[in-house]
Amino acid sequence: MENQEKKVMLSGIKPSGDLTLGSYLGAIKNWGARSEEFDCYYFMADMHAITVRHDPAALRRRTLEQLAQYIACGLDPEKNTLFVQSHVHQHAELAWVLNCYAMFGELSRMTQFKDKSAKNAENINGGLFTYPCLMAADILLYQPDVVPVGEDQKQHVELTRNIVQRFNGIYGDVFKMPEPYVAKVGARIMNLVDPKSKMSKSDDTNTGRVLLMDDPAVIMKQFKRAITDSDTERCVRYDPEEKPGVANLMQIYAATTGKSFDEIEKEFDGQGYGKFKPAVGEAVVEMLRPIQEEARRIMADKAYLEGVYRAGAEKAEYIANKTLRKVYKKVGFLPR
Ligand code: AQP
Repeated sequence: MENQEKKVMLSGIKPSGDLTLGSYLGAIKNWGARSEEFDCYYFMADMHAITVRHDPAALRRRTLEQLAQYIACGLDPEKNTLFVQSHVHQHAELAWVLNCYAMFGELSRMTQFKDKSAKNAENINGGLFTYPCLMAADILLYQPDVVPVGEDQKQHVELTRNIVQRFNGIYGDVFKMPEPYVAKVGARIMNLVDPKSKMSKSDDTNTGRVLLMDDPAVIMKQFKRAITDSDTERCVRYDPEEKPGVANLMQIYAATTGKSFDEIEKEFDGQGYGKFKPAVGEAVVEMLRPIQEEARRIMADKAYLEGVYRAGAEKAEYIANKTLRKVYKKVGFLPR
């Protein structure tokens, strides 16, 4: 009863690599503590992870690890619905219908399609092109009010909104119009040695990335190596255009400590980068320490994790099925 009055929120991450500090600060951290206000659905987007060539065993391992890490980051399975995307077959089914309501032109303009097809020129498959329809299905099945996303994912919610407008325009009020929610701090965490590129899970060069489960010594090393800038000023000042490396470190420090950019500038006034970089590293180490311990503890209990994802799929499926039945009826599929 209580859940019916709450607004719905939904998000997911694809297990295409180990979770990074970017996944945490840009996504998971903002999901936590919303369950009082929202009925929350969070999933491991394993179906999205096969649009590029991948290792099946690694995908299986990461899907389970990601679930353990979601829980360790504070997503209580008693208060949030946590599930594996491929366990809820309605995602694939609705995606097919939505494919028929997304235009070739709009799919061609998706930044992720352009980036990933440039990187995988030998494997520009249909899934890589139509994944935004699967993403629209992921969202619309649960009729969410809010979809928390990183800055780079806003385009997907925009496309979903176009599909809703088109579909509802033909069939009436079937889907609720979803709103993207982008947190102000941590919305786009950049690579530490290439601050013009996003810190990505699937970047296998492993330079400039911090993983959620990295050892403290590795994290410190990554921060000490972080690119700052080559100007002579050498001061900690928030200027994303002129000093993207410093701005990125300030974003990370702000998201980690809750301090404002003004406070950070004052804290490191006159100290140069020698003090600033390890301070950011230490703050990240301390933030991640309890999460890492908890994730290791949970990961050791496979039976518990299985229980969580089974219960999550059951609950998700119930809601997803309601939407799919409505859609099938609207488009004229004969009921079985
Ligand atoms: N570096 C980041 N900064 C802020 N937010 C981020 N997100 C991912 N990386 C950062 C946010 O995490 C959510 C899930 O994203 P995803 O894993 O499904 O897709 P992605 O954005 O394509 O992530 P990656 O790490 O770049 O994966 P690969 O390398 O496989 O493409 C989203 O809300 C995203 O914004």
